[in-house]
Amino acid sequence: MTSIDSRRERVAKNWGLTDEIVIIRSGSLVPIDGTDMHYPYQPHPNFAYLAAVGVPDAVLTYDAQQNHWETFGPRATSDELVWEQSSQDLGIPVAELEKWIASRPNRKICEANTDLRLNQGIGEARIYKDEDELDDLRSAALTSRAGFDWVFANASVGMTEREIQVGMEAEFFKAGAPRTAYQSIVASGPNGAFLHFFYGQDDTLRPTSRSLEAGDMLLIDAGGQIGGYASDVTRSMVVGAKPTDTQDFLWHLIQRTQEVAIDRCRPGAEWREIHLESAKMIGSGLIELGLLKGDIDSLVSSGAVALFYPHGLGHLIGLAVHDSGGYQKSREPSSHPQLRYLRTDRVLGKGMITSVEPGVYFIEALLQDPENQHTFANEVNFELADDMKGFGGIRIEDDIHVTDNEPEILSSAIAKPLVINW
Ligand SMILES: [Mn+2]
Repeated sequence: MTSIDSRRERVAKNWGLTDEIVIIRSGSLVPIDGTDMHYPYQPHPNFAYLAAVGVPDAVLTYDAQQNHWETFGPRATSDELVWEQSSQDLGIPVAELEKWIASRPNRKICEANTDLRLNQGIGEARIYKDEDELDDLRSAALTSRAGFDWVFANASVGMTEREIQVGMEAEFFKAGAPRTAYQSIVASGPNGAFLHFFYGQDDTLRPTSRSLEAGDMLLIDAGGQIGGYASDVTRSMVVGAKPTDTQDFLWHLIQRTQEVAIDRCRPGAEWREIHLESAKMIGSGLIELGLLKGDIDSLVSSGAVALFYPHGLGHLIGLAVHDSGGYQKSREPSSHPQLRYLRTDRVLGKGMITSVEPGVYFIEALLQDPENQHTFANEVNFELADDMKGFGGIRIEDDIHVTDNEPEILSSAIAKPLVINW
């Protein structure tokens, strides 16, 4: 049985339908106004997963009565054949879809991508990766390695974030990635305190034109994509100077926290527990530095640790960089400060791929907030935190394959230097 057959079989079993017709669309091109171009196309991951191809305007159908799958693909118009390269014809011409449906009267038609239950049925199957998917995920990690190796060798004082992004992404592409898995984050010095990429005011995209200064912490969160599968890697490193004691301490704190968390990624483990353990480790380090005061359990439950570590430990990875199936059935996101950004809340199982990405940040929006300063007056040394202004953040992230044995680190070939080009 091919991977595709077994994926379809698992999905059909999850759905447990008897009579319905299910429609799974690949999605359409979105035109950019005023041009004859389109936004970059990514097939809907549900379609890519079950069809193993991804062209716009294709449809996969499932006839529950006959337990039968059918693929419908577009045919190039004569105009398109002039302006664009023709693609291979996929399945039955999509123009015949309506006729196909009409020949199955009195059946309920369901759109899987927008039907919560059907979408979940695919999502639950997508959690467990088969060998073909693992091959792509491993290959994607290798393209990331090429980019990060370039960074380690070349990122130096005076270079801008944007120059680093361009140099790094070129290596992803040269190594075979047709695209990045998401928009690369290249954040130097104070910019590392912002957790994610955002759009700049002057139409430039972050990474910015800020030049690296000696002793900056440089945080890079980036990865290549292969066959639609993402790689998601973060490294943080001091550039061009001996790390300060605090940089050295916090970097090793995050590195150790990650190591412990990775080792716990085994079948049967509760992700939420691994996350809370990472918050305790990071919080304990902050007590040692004098930034937090008190008992570690109450510092985690009060939300004091979350001021410095506001995000979740990681997320599932696959066709989407934040893959489907993060929340186990009947579990709801918590509003607790240390849990509200948790993207995964489930028991780990063999075949899952998850990122493990603890971090520590000095985020002005949180530390300068008068309400936080009031609430956490007895737990946080805000004066000391103020001295850390400009430090930015440290995050270390790898992609982990949960197996019956030792966790497999897909991105293990990517070095973790504390300092580069010094
Ligand atoms: Mn990530």
